[in-house]
Amino acid sequence: MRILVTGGAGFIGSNYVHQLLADGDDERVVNLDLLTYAGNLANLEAVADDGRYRFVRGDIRDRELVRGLLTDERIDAVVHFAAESHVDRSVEGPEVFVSTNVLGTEILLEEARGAGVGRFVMVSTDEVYGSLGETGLFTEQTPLAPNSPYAASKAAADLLCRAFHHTFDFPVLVTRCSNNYGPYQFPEKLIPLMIANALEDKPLPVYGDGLNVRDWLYVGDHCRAVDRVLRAGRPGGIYNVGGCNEMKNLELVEIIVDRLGKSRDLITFVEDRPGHDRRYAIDAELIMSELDWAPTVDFASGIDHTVQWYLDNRAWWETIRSGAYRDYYDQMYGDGGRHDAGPAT
Ligand code: NAD
Ligand code: TDX
Repeated sequence: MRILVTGGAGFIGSNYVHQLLADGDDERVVNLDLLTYAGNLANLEAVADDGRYRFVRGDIRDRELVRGLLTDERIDAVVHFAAESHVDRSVEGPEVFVSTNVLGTEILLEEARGAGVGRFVMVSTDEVYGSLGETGLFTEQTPLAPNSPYAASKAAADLLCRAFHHTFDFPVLVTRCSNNYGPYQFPEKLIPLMIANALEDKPLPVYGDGLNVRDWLYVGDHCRAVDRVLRAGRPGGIYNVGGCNEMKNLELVEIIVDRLGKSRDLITFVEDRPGHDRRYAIDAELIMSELDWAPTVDFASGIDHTVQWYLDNRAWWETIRSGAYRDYYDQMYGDGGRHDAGPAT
């Protein structure tokens, strides 16, 4: 297959590109990525010279570029990861989320349809469902109720995919996955932020009471799910993907601190994220039964591997944290920052 991956220089996209090339069955993998603050070619150094792989720096909103790539490269399938992906940033500035996540997806859909692309996988998120109470799971039938500007922009893109299938019979497939963790995750997200801060003996900012629940899935398992959907999913199908691994944020941060042999005194309760979703949990029965997918990495080994990766690749995250990311970090957590509310009482 000849595959266009969008956002392949980001966290999940780069893991997916590695997986595609390691599996070795595809003729061509083209990675279209704008290299925003979150895109990092260092993630793909090991495959840069692979003859089956091509990197193109560009914007999914650049219609001419997208059209040219789809036809010149005779693309069979699009796997669409490119997005603005961080909830906190969407609270600070929603516009780019609408532009990239909604308009960018629409342009890709339209051009892919025009070019006769045979499969289009939209990497959506469980956040489109909103928040759960103490019990219950999101199924594919749960009504969409996105709460953050990020989630709303992903829900809009997700629904555009539905519309392109319904209206044009375009073969779109949608995955809605829970929180990922693993190598190459940008150190603004909970797990890499906590690992990096702990290694530098900096405070570990836990939002609110720390009792919000996320369902953590190892990134390689998410990539295998996306690939199963790409190759065997039903056109028009929507597939939840999850780790059956619910955990409270505080519990998770304590595990990381303990694994690193650091003091739990580093944990600092800070002002909550506005509109913070309380709990996510996924019912992944459909992809398990229909596509024979299941998580393969249990949380204990996944988090050990992840912590070890950040220990072994200190230069990777130190470079990021010393650059432009620094300004954002200071704004969010520095003196007078929104989250700098001091310890909870
Ligand atoms: P990320 O922020 O690490 O990577 C996003 C990538 O998209 C970056 O390489 C960036 O340069 C690129 N990009 C951004 N705007 C672009 C544009 N206009 N044109 C081309 N490239 C652009 O994100 P991630 O965590 O790897 O998430 C990937 C996808 O998976 C996103 O669609 C996200 O919504 C979804 N998702 C993520 C998670 C998670 O836990 N991280 C869970 C479920 C779904
Ligand atoms: O410093 C922090 N302190 C903290 O308590 C950060 C960065 C986060 N948190 C909390 C907020 C969430 O409850 O940890 C939880 C996880 O936060 P994030 O890593 O920002 O992820 P989340 O908001 O759950 O969204 C992620 O999963 C779904 C991805 O970023 C999305 O792209 C994906 O769609």
